[in-house]
Amino acid sequence: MAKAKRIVKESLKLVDVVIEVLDARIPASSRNHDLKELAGHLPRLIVLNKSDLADPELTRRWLEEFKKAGFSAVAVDLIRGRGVREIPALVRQLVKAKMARLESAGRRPRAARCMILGIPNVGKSYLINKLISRNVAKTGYKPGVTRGQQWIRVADNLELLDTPGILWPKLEDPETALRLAVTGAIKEEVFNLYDVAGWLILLLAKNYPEAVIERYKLQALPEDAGELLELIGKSRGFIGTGGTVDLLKAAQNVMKEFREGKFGQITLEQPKN
Ligand SMILES: Nc1nc2c(ncn2[C@@H]2O[C@H](COP(=O)(O)OP(=O)(O)OP(=O)(O)O)[C@@H](O)[C@H]2O)c(=O)[nH]1
Ligand SMILES: [Mg+2]
Repeated sequence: MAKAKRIVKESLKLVDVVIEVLDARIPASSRNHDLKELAGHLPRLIVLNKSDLADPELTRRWLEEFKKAGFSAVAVDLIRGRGVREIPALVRQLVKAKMARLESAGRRPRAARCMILGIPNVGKSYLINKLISRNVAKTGYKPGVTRGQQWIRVADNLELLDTPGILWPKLEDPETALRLAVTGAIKEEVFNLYDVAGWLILLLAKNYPEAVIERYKLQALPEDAGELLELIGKSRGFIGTGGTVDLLKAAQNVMKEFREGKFGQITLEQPKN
């Protein structure tokens, strides 16, 4: 972990802009507050990814909140490529003053250099690929090597470090850890699937009761996670040996269907304002 942080710190010395990728379903929990210390001096573009899975109204409010805090911010859906085209222009805007300063000091104009950062599974590799493939026809895949780093020209006047930086999520409180688990940022092996799915299904039953009833064809919504998972398992026909309901299968199903957006576009945390 310390090593990853050191690599990020070294790479940041080479860039003009930080692109911080967040999960639009958990814009607060998917942040890493070390970034303030590591890159507080650099202009930052916040990319709210997986916006196809998030509540559009809450995404709009989160974007406002980030802009109020002084960041540039955009929502994207990297599967469909939505929002990606705005990124080069937003980055150029962020470096405008710096480039003008360099030029007036007699330096040659150069491309803005960016680094993509984010927690595991948030879409960093997808973003790099989308940025490259959008422009590959126009500019060609032109890797360049500068001080041991690989740069990819992704648009006119825009270069990207070819490897993104991983930031470790902060498991500050149990709720944050649960949100990171249900959205896929924490590996399955390190949490108790049954507990996490139980938390999720109760949250969904409370806030989106119709979606849960409809999805699993339920007659009732018990307030106990175990009972609810049992009804879900029964409804889906997850019956184990001896005729008992396979609760683990029910838990897996709830997690899978949430991650696929089957309960609708759901954001798990609200902005303050
Ligand atoms: N629904 C949806 N899924 C997405 C989107 N972007 C990425 N994904 C999915 O998220 C998963 C992770 O994407 P990656 O680009 O591999 O994430 P990463 O940040 O590079 O992950 P690590 O390399 O593990 O740190 C993939 O399974 C993608 O299918 C999106 O906009 N919407
Ligand atoms: Mg990756």
